[in-house]
Amino acid sequence: MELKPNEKLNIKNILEDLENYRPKRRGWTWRTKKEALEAGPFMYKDCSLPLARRTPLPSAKYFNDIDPQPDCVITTEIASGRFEDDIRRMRMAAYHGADHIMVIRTAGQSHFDGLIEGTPQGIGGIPITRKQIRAQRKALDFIEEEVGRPINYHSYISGVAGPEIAVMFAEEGVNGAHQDPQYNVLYRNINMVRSFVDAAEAKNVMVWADIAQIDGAHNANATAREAWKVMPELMVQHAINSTFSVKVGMKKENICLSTVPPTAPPAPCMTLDLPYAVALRDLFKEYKMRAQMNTKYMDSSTREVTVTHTLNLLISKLTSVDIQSTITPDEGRNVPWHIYNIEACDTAKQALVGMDGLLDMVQLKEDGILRETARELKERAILFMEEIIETGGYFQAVEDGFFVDSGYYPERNGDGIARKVQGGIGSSTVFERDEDYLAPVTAHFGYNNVAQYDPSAVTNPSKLIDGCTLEKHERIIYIDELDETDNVDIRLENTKETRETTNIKPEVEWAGDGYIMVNMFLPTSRSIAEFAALKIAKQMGLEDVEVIHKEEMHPSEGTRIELKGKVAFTIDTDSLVIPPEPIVISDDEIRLAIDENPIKIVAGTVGEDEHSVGLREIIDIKHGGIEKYGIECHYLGTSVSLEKLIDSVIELNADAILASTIISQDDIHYKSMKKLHELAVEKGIRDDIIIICGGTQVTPEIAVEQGIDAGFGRGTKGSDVASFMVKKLKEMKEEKDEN
Ligand code: Z97
Repeated sequence: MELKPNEKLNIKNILEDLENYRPKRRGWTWRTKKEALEAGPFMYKDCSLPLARRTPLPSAKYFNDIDPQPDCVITTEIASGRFEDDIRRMRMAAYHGADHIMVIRTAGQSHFDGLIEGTPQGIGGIPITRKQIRAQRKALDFIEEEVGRPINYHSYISGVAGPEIAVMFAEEGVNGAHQDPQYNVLYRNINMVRSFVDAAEAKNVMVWADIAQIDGAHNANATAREAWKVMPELMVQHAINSTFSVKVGMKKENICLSTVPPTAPPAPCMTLDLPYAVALRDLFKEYKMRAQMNTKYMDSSTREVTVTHTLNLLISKLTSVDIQSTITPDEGRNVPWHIYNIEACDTAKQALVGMDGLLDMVQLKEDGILRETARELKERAILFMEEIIETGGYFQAVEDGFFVDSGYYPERNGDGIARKVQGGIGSSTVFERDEDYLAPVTAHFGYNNVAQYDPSAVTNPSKLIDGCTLEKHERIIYIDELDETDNVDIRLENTKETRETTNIKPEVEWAGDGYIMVNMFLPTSRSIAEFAALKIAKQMGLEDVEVIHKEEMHPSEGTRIELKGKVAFTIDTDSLVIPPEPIVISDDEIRLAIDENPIKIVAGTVGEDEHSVGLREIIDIKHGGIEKYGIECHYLGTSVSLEKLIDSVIELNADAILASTIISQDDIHYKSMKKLHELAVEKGIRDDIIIICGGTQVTPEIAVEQGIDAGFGRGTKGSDVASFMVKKLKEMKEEKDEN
């Protein structure tokens, strides 16, 4: 199956024969850096290989549609609860430059003590099941071929079933995963002994599958009462998980620290966050940095979030980043809009490409507050570590509530998350392996006792069972959906109209969900505005209306409201009357054509018309008029007679007349056009010149009926007129050559 840009991804093709699908490859992929990348008229220093298919930034149209890709991996998180719709969003994200797609798990999956099967619809995330994982990896295998760059697929290896999930990920070609036993302990109250034992096993499987690991330190940042005070602890958490992973056998380049700038404006975030970023990179040089944007101090304003994100990107640029993750305000307001995922990827791409080469020009100071604060942070972290050792180790420290305490270490407020060594989910479930315990599997942590069965199997234990599921994919037992009321086939059937016909509905996250967003300004206070907006939306016919953002512009003068609501109807795209797209010639093509065949025009407003602004805008270089292409313009002024226009075009041997008329009383504008055409015929020059008329009341079709070559109405730009002239003159020349 090959994806074609002008065809929608067919989910049914993905689901077909899924039970036999094998992932194309294993392991994490970094971007291929390209030190001196030439794109359009520019050279880039810090970019990677370009994409085969992509959607460039909106302003790329001014630069030959270039789409330089930063050198770091870019993440987006996609998990609406319906994996079949997320696949489409992943394809869009890939076009916009994402090559790391993270799938958030459905609420509470950490507490499941085994794998779940099928593809039930999730709440606040996706249920991680084999079918869901396989379908998405399969779709990404096609999408990565379409865009021409490997895409890393990622989810979480945590919870009571961590090792089972790790095995499934290894079997299914998952490329990245969050794995950190401290996450289980602190945030999911899973027993700490169990969590660390499970983590050893899970990490070992990750090593076999070459899965990159992201730790869980960012959660302390998001949970802490005052996130900037938790910085020393964050470094301690990174150290514990990284060292543990190395000891299990993970290679350092697969260990990614989940870093987050702890604050956001109006906090003086650079002063706080930059030294922290520097300290982290000093202490953890050998590892990879995964920079997430700040998610704690995030409200529902997309504008505000984007500024915070951009400041975070500046820190990434000034220090270093291997994976740049993007978050959207939807995390906070629980509306996973397709468009915001894509926009966040664009924010990262835009900012990083915009800052390309920055470090060749600026340098972080080697002395002063930056280095002093970084040093202080490192000292606090090391003291924290020493205290853990003095206390009797990590487990004791957790019991004593060392972690996520709101004090700035060594200060301690006694409000940390304390867990009992014997407590939590899965406590007392760790047993020493029996003497005859046998684990004839390829990736396993610790004692597996194969030697007594076959000494030659020590380096290849699965030999004892003729290969395990890691290398023999066909041995995997694939379980399809068991739930007859909630499964992907039923969901596809229920949404068939918007997937398979020409009927469409707006959507936010799921095909046919009907959601739209409405933005409005209401000239009243915040408290009234919210309810006024709800009423307005209902009167507009929207259902399930909810205000998702409100922002005071002034206490009494006004409030900005963003709301979402559903439309109940579909529209048939076949019923639309769509005018043919105007032929647009690029600026460079116009210039080239004019260089080869120079164009000269005469122009004026005709009759009694003194309105010259529109015509001047079409001519003058200031706002992109036709002068900028090198067209020689002879502006004759206002209220010019039709005869004078004709005489001038002959006298100057010009190619075209540009006549402008605003006055439309008694159709005088169309009458003038007709007359201009007739005069040109009378003088015998009609076939040699172009006649173009413009004005706010001009309808192009009616203008042409008067005998002239083109009419231009409201909203016309110089490039439209220039494109037309280039095209028309070419046609005229071809006609002449033929005769
Ligand atoms: C990010 N926005 O990009 P459960 N393990 C670790 C985690 O950090 C998480 C889970 C497991 C964030 C992602 C928060 N992280 C969201 C180390 C979640 C999730 O199924 O929710 O229990 O596990 O990093």
